[in-house]
Amino acid sequence: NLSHPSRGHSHGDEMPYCPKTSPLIGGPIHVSFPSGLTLAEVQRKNPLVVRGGRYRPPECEARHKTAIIIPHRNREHHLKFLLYYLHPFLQRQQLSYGIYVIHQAGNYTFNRAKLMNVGFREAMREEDWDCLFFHDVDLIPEDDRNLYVCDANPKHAAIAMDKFGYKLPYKMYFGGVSALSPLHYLKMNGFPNNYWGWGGEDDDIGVRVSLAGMYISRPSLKVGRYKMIKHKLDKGNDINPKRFNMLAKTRQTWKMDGMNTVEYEIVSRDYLPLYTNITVNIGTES
Ligand code: UPG
Repeated sequence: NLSHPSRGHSHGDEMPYCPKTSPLIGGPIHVSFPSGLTLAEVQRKNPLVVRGGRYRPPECEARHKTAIIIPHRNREHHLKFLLYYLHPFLQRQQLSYGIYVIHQAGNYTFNRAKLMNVGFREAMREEDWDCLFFHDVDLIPEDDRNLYVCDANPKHAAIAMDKFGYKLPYKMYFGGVSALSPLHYLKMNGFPNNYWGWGGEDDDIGVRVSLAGMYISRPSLKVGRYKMIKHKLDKGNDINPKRFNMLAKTRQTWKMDGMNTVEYEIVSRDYLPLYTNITVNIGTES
Protein backbone atom coordinates (compact mmCIF):
# COMPACT_ATOMS: atom_id res chain seq x y z
CA ASN A 1 0.00 0.00 0.00
CA LEU A 2 1.57 3.23 -1.15
CA SER A 3 -0.97 5.55 0.35
CA HIS A 4 -0.84 7.19 3.74
CA PRO A 5 -3.13 9.38 5.80
CA SER A 6 -3.61 12.95 4.66
CA ARG A 7 -1.65 15.54 6.61
CA GLY A 8 -4.53 17.96 6.71
CA HIS A 9 -4.12 19.78 3.42
CA SER A 10 -6.52 20.14 0.58
CA HIS A 11 -5.76 16.84 -1.13
CA GLY A 12 -7.98 13.82 -0.69
CA ASP A 13 -7.54 11.52 2.25
CA GLU A 14 -5.55 8.88 0.49
CA MET A 15 -2.98 9.85 -2.09
CA PRO A 16 -0.29 7.54 -3.37
CA TYR A 17 3.29 8.69 -3.16
CA CYS A 18 4.68 10.00 -6.42
CA PRO A 19 6.73 7.44 -8.36
CA LYS A 20 10.45 7.24 -7.47
CA THR A 21 11.27 8.56 -10.92
CA SER A 22 8.92 11.18 -12.28
CA PRO A 23 7.38 10.21 -15.64
CA LEU A 24 7.30 13.92 -16.53
CA ILE A 25 11.09 14.31 -16.74
CA GLY A 26 12.24 14.90 -20.29
CA GLY A 27 16.03 15.46 -20.11
CA PRO A 28 17.72 18.36 -21.92
CA ILE A 29 15.95 21.72 -21.94
CA HIS A 30 16.47 24.31 -24.62
CA VAL A 31 17.11 27.59 -22.79
CA SER A 32 16.61 30.91 -24.53
CA PHE A 33 15.60 34.32 -23.25
CA PRO A 34 12.44 35.47 -24.98
CA SER A 35 12.13 39.23 -25.10
CA GLY A 36 8.92 40.67 -23.76
CA LEU A 37 8.41 37.93 -21.19
CA THR A 38 6.40 39.17 -18.18
CA LEU A 39 5.77 37.77 -14.72
CA ALA A 40 2.06 37.71 -15.61
CA GLU A 41 2.92 35.31 -18.42
CA VAL A 42 4.94 33.10 -16.06
CA GLN A 43 1.99 33.10 -13.69
CA ARG A 44 -0.41 32.15 -16.47
CA LYS A 45 1.82 29.21 -17.42
CA ASN A 46 1.91 27.93 -13.82
CA PRO A 47 -1.72 27.86 -12.69
CA LEU A 48 -1.09 25.42 -9.83
CA VAL A 49 1.52 27.57 -8.10
CA VAL A 50 -0.06 29.21 -5.08
CA ARG A 51 0.66 32.28 -2.94
CA GLY A 52 4.28 32.67 -1.96
CA GLY A 53 5.48 30.50 -4.86
CA ARG A 54 4.40 27.19 -3.34
CA TYR A 55 3.44 24.05 -5.17
CA ARG A 56 2.61 20.44 -4.52
CA PRO A 57 1.86 17.84 -7.16
CA PRO A 58 -1.90 17.48 -7.66
CA GLU A 59 -1.86 13.79 -8.47
CA CYS A 60 0.41 12.28 -5.83
CA GLU A 61 2.11 12.91 -2.51
CA ALA A 62 5.59 14.33 -3.15
CA ARG A 63 8.52 12.33 -1.80
CA HIS A 64 10.60 15.47 -1.28
CA LYS A 65 10.06 18.99 0.06
CA THR A 66 12.55 21.45 -1.39
CA ALA A 67 13.01 25.16 -0.70
CA ILE A 68 14.82 27.29 -3.26
CA ILE A 69 16.76 30.19 -1.73
CA ILE A 70 17.76 32.96 -4.15
CA PRO A 71 20.02 35.83 -3.02
CA HIS A 72 18.95 38.98 -4.76
CA ARG A 73 19.28 42.70 -5.42
CA ASN A 74 18.65 44.61 -8.66
CA ARG A 75 18.35 41.53 -10.85
CA GLU A 76 14.61 41.52 -11.55
CA HIS A 77 15.27 40.77 -15.20
CA HIS A 78 17.20 37.59 -14.32
CA LEU A 79 14.67 36.58 -11.69
CA LYS A 80 11.89 36.63 -14.26
CA PHE A 81 13.75 34.17 -16.51
CA LEU A 82 14.73 31.95 -13.60
CA LEU A 83 11.09 31.71 -12.45
CA TYR A 84 10.00 31.05 -16.03
CA TYR A 85 12.23 27.98 -16.23
CA LEU A 86 12.34 26.85 -12.61
CA HIS A 87 8.64 26.49 -11.84
CA PRO A 88 7.92 24.01 -14.66
CA PHE A 89 11.27 22.27 -14.01
CA LEU A 90 10.39 21.61 -10.36
CA GLN A 91 6.85 20.57 -11.27
CA ARG A 92 8.15 18.02 -13.76
CA GLN A 93 10.18 16.55 -10.92
CA GLN A 94 6.96 16.15 -8.88
CA LEU A 95 8.41 18.00 -5.91
CA SER A 96 6.62 19.83 -3.19
CA TYR A 97 8.46 23.15 -3.22
CA GLY A 98 8.63 26.83 -2.32
CA ILE A 99 10.70 29.63 -3.80
CA TYR A 100 12.21 32.29 -1.53
CA VAL A 101 13.91 35.42 -2.84
CA ILE A 102 16.13 36.99 -0.17
CA HIS A 103 16.46 40.60 -1.13
CA GLN A 104 19.23 42.69 0.44
CA ALA A 105 17.84 46.09 1.52
CA GLY A 106 19.80 49.29 0.90
CA ASN A 107 22.86 50.02 -1.21
CA TYR A 108 25.61 48.71 1.02
CA THR A 109 28.02 46.10 -0.39
CA PHE A 110 26.27 42.84 -1.31
CA ASN A 111 26.74 39.77 0.86
CA ARG A 112 25.53 36.61 -0.83
CA ALA A 113 26.48 34.11 1.87
CA LYS A 114 24.86 36.04 4.71
CA LEU A 115 21.65 36.30 2.67
CA MET A 116 21.70 32.50 2.40
CA ASN A 117 21.86 32.22 6.20
CA VAL A 118 18.82 34.50 6.40
CA GLY A 119 17.06 32.37 3.78
CA PHE A 120 17.79 29.18 5.66
CA ARG A 121 16.40 30.46 8.95
CA GLU A 122 13.34 32.15 7.47
CA ALA A 123 12.42 29.22 5.22
CA MET A 124 12.80 26.67 8.02
CA ARG A 125 10.65 28.85 10.25
CA GLU A 126 7.77 28.38 7.81
CA GLU A 127 8.06 24.75 6.87
CA ASP A 128 9.94 21.58 7.64
CA TRP A 129 11.85 21.54 4.32
CA ASP A 130 13.98 18.46 3.81
CA CYS A 131 16.29 20.11 1.29
CA LEU A 132 17.40 23.66 0.53
CA PHE A 133 18.75 24.73 -2.85
CA PHE A 134 20.95 27.83 -2.66
CA HIS A 135 20.51 29.23 -6.12
CA ASP A 136 22.13 32.14 -7.94
CA VAL A 137 19.52 34.17 -9.79
CA ASP A 138 21.31 34.00 -13.14
CA LEU A 139 21.74 30.24 -13.55
CA ILE A 140 19.19 28.28 -15.55
CA PRO A 141 19.29 24.48 -15.34
CA GLU A 142 19.45 22.86 -18.75
CA ASP A 143 18.43 19.29 -17.91
CA ASP A 144 15.56 18.23 -15.68
CA ARG A 145 17.27 14.98 -14.70
CA ASN A 146 19.30 17.27 -12.42
CA LEU A 147 17.08 16.46 -9.45
CA TYR A 148 16.42 19.21 -6.94
CA VAL A 149 16.59 16.86 -3.98
CA CYS A 150 19.31 16.41 -1.38
CA ASP A 151 21.96 13.70 -1.30
CA ALA A 152 23.61 12.04 1.69
CA ASN A 153 26.29 14.77 1.45
CA PRO A 154 26.09 18.45 0.47
CA LYS A 155 25.59 18.63 -3.26
CA HIS A 156 27.13 21.04 -5.71
CA ALA A 157 24.56 21.00 -8.50
CA ALA A 158 26.13 23.52 -10.90
CA ILE A 159 29.00 21.26 -11.97
CA ALA A 160 28.81 22.21 -15.66
CA MET A 161 28.18 25.87 -16.50
CA ASP A 162 28.40 27.26 -19.99
CA LYS A 163 30.74 30.03 -18.83
CA PHE A 164 33.31 27.42 -17.77
CA GLY A 165 32.90 25.40 -20.99
CA TYR A 166 30.51 22.95 -19.24
CA LYS A 167 33.32 21.70 -17.03
CA LEU A 168 34.08 22.03 -13.34
CA PRO A 169 36.57 24.93 -13.07
CA TYR A 170 38.38 23.39 -10.07
CA LYS A 171 37.77 20.46 -7.75
CA MET A 172 36.64 22.41 -4.68
CA TYR A 173 34.33 24.74 -6.61
CA PHE A 174 31.01 25.10 -4.77
CA GLY A 175 29.48 28.19 -6.43
CA GLY A 176 26.31 28.80 -8.33
CA VAL A 177 23.81 26.22 -7.12
CA SER A 178 24.22 23.93 -4.12
CA ALA A 179 21.88 21.74 -2.09
CA LEU A 180 22.06 20.98 1.60
CA SER A 181 19.70 19.31 4.03
CA PRO A 182 18.99 21.21 7.27
CA LEU A 183 21.30 18.77 9.08
CA HIS A 184 24.15 19.40 6.63
CA TYR A 185 23.63 23.13 6.96
CA LEU A 186 23.74 23.16 10.73
CA LYS A 187 26.63 20.69 10.88
CA MET A 188 28.83 23.18 9.01
CA ASN A 189 27.44 26.17 10.94
CA GLY A 190 25.83 27.46 7.77
CA PHE A 191 27.66 29.92 5.57
CA PRO A 192 30.08 32.73 6.55
CA ASN A 193 28.56 36.15 7.35
CA ASN A 194 31.63 38.25 6.72
CA TYR A 195 32.30 38.02 2.99
CA TRP A 196 31.21 41.41 1.66
CA GLY A 197 31.47 41.92 -2.09
CA TRP A 198 32.31 39.51 -4.88
CA GLY A 199 34.26 36.31 -4.44
CA GLY A 200 35.60 33.78 -1.99
CA GLU A 201 32.43 32.98 -0.07
CA ASP A 202 31.62 29.99 -2.27
CA ASP A 203 35.10 28.54 -1.68
CA ASP A 204 34.75 29.14 2.06
CA ILE A 205 31.50 27.18 1.96
CA GLY A 206 33.21 24.34 0.10
CA VAL A 207 35.95 24.24 2.74
CA ARG A 208 33.33 24.21 5.52
CA VAL A 209 31.79 21.09 4.01
CA SER A 210 35.05 19.17 4.45
CA LEU A 211 35.94 20.74 7.83
CA ALA A 212 32.57 19.50 9.10
CA GLY A 213 33.52 15.98 7.97
CA MET A 214 31.34 15.81 4.87
CA TYR A 215 32.00 15.41 1.16
CA ILE A 216 30.84 17.27 -1.90
CA SER A 217 28.53 15.22 -4.07
CA ARG A 218 27.72 16.22 -7.65
CA PRO A 219 25.44 15.20 -10.50
CA SER A 220 27.09 14.01 -13.71
CA LEU A 221 28.55 16.53 -16.17
CA LYS A 222 25.86 15.51 -18.61
CA VAL A 223 23.02 16.42 -16.27
CA GLY A 224 24.38 19.23 -14.05
CA ARG A 225 24.38 21.75 -16.88
CA TYR A 226 23.52 25.43 -16.48
CA LYS A 227 23.28 28.44 -18.73
CA MET A 228 24.32 31.71 -17.11
CA ILE A 229 22.48 34.87 -18.09
CA LYS A 230 25.30 37.18 -19.10
CA HIS A 231 25.94 40.16 -16.85
CA LYS A 232 28.67 42.50 -15.66
CA LEU A 233 29.86 42.83 -12.08
CA ASP A 234 27.08 44.63 -10.21
CA LYS A 235 27.26 48.04 -8.67
CA GLY A 236 27.64 47.49 -4.93
CA ASN A 237 29.36 44.13 -5.36
CA ASP A 238 33.00 45.02 -5.93
CA ILE A 239 35.62 42.31 -5.77
CA ASN A 240 36.45 41.57 -2.15
CA PRO A 241 40.21 42.15 -1.80
CA LYS A 242 40.30 40.32 1.55
CA ARG A 243 38.96 37.08 0.17
CA PHE A 244 42.27 35.17 -0.04
CA ASN A 245 43.31 36.11 3.50
CA MET A 246 39.90 35.18 4.82
CA LEU A 247 39.88 31.87 2.98
CA ALA A 248 43.22 30.94 4.50
CA LYS A 249 41.60 31.19 7.95
CA THR A 250 38.37 29.29 7.44
CA ARG A 251 39.65 26.45 9.59
CA GLN A 252 39.96 28.84 12.55
CA THR A 253 36.78 30.82 11.90
CA TRP A 254 34.00 28.49 10.73
CA LYS A 255 32.76 27.54 14.17
CA MET A 256 32.70 31.15 15.37
CA ASP A 257 30.99 32.70 12.38
CA GLY A 258 27.93 31.37 10.63
CA MET A 259 24.43 30.30 11.54
CA ASN A 260 25.24 30.64 15.24
CA THR A 261 26.07 34.36 14.90
CA VAL A 262 23.89 35.67 12.05
CA GLU A 263 22.06 38.91 12.88
CA TYR A 264 19.59 40.75 10.69
CA GLU A 265 16.28 42.59 10.61
CA ILE A 266 13.43 41.58 8.35
CA VAL A 267 12.11 44.64 6.52
CA SER A 268 9.19 42.90 4.82
CA ARG A 269 7.84 39.50 3.90
CA ASP A 270 5.60 39.35 0.87
CA TYR A 271 3.77 36.30 -0.36
CA LEU A 272 3.78 37.07 -4.07
CA PRO A 273 2.11 34.82 -6.65
CA LEU A 274 5.38 33.24 -7.86
CA TYR A 275 7.69 33.51 -4.84
CA THR A 276 8.03 34.70 -1.27
CA ASN A 277 10.06 37.89 -1.13
CA ILE A 278 11.94 38.56 2.08
CA THR A 279 13.61 41.95 2.18
CA VAL A 280 16.25 42.05 4.86
CA ASN A 281 18.60 44.51 6.44
CA ILE A 282 21.84 42.61 6.98
CA GLY A 283 23.82 45.57 8.27
CA THR A 284 27.32 46.51 7.21
CA GLU A 285 30.83 45.21 7.58
CA SER A 286 32.01 45.56 11.20
N1 UPG B 1 23.55 39.09 -6.71
C1 UPG B 1 22.47 39.97 -6.88
N2 UPG B 1 22.71 41.31 -6.97
C2 UPG B 1 23.96 41.83 -6.92
C3 UPG B 1 25.04 40.93 -6.77
C4 UPG B 1 24.81 39.58 -6.69
O1 UPG B 1 21.32 39.55 -6.93
O2 UPG B 1 24.10 43.05 -7.00
C5 UPG B 1 23.30 37.63 -6.50
C6 UPG B 1 22.71 36.92 -7.70
O3 UPG B 1 21.89 35.86 -7.25
C7 UPG B 1 23.94 36.39 -8.37
C8 UPG B 1 24.81 35.98 -7.18
O4 UPG B 1 24.52 36.95 -6.20
O5 UPG B 1 23.66 35.32 -9.22
C9 UPG B 1 26.32 35.89 -7.45
O6 UPG B 1 26.85 37.13 -7.92
P1 UPG B 1 27.48 37.30 -9.39
O7 UPG B 1 28.00 38.68 -9.55
O8 UPG B 1 26.48 36.84 -10.37
O9 UPG B 1 28.71 36.34 -9.40
P2 UPG B 1 29.25 35.38 -10.59
O10 UPG B 1 30.65 35.75 -10.91
O11 UPG B 1 28.30 35.32 -11.71
O12 UPG B 1 29.20 34.00 -9.81
C10 UPG B 1 30.26 33.20 -9.31
C11 UPG B 1 29.57 32.02 -8.65
C12 UPG B 1 28.76 32.51 -7.45
C13 UPG B 1 29.69 33.20 -6.49
C14 UPG B 1 30.42 34.32 -7.20
C15 UPG B 1 31.42 35.00 -6.28
O13 UPG B 1 28.72 31.36 -9.58
O14 UPG B 1 28.09 31.45 -6.80
O15 UPG B 1 28.91 33.77 -5.47
O16 UPG B 1 31.08 33.84 -8.36
O17 UPG B 1 32.27 34.07 -5.69
